[in-house]
Amino acid sequence: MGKEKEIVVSGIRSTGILHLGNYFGAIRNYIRMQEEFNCYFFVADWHSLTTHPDPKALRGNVFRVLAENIASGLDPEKVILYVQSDIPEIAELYLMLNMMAYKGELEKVPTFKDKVRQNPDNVNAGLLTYPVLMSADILIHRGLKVPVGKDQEQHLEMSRNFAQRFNNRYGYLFPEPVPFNFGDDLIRIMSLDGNGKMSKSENQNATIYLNDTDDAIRNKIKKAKTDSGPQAPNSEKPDYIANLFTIMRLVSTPDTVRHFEDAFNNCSIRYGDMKKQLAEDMAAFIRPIREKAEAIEHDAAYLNRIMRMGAEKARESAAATLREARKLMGINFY
Ligand code: AQP
Repeated sequence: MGKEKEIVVSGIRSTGILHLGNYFGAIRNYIRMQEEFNCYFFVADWHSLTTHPDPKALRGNVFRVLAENIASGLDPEKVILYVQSDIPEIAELYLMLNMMAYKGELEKVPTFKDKVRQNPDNVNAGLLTYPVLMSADILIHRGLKVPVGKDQEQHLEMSRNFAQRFNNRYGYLFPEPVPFNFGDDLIRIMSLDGNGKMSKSENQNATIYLNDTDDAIRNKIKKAKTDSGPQAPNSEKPDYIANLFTIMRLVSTPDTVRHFEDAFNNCSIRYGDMKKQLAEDMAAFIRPIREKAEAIEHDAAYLNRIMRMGAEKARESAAATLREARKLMGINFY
């Protein structure tokens, strides 16, 4: 018998068009992991209700996330690709874990505080308990590795706490999940104006989306924040310049990156040239994903088939975990 494959779980909220941060923080690793691991990837439609409760937009957004994952190279025959709301077991585990999550620790989460600042009129309990639902998403499959961007690091620490509390109180059931980026630091792509991270719903003019046209990409990169250049050799890069280099490293050749690194270090860099090169490399990178995603997102019959297939497999795993959780908690009366 071969060694059992490790279980991987990760999700993306259906709140709009995916962007470079989603791609390099999450999807790129999904694709790299699909051969070696037992992967559960899902569209987090329940999570989207905390900030985007528009019923008319939901179906299109869910289809879009599925299509963009598949267009990026995810193979629904190799991974279990599903929609969160198709798995009611997640909601039951969420309820159980809520009994182990404390108001104080939830209120301290920086992403919660950010959302409160952005939407002071909609501070709902779903927003507060986002890390609990996220933990249920992972623990329902007894997931171990979680490919995510840096912004999710703290949520995962909470997932480990909830897993530990459950195990201590009721008996061992859950491994403690860890963030995963093939041994490298987790990725954070800042927005091009230097204000916060690239995001589906904030900073839209300074975020590069997987459906941006070549011209839109050129325009956005042209407007990216820079300055008059380094004043001394081998200076430290300001964060918005470091971000441009981070992005360049993801889509340009190593020679190109080295050329501009050298130019930065000897103070000869012209940011206009760097942006032009970056824009062309970025457009070439996004183009095939955009074109494929457009075709897939309108193929409702195909996407419905994928969703059904994924839901069936994900429910099997979820139901098995929930049976164990109920037994350990004493919820087995018949
Ligand atoms: N800027 C980013 N850099 C690196 N990784 C990122 N991720 C998101 N933004 C960046 C990663 O993408 C995955 C899916 O994120 P999500 O949609 O579930 O969560 P989110 O934080 O709500 O994403 P957005 O894009 O910022 O959406 P909105 O604007 O709707 O809130 C996660 O692995 C995340 O780390």
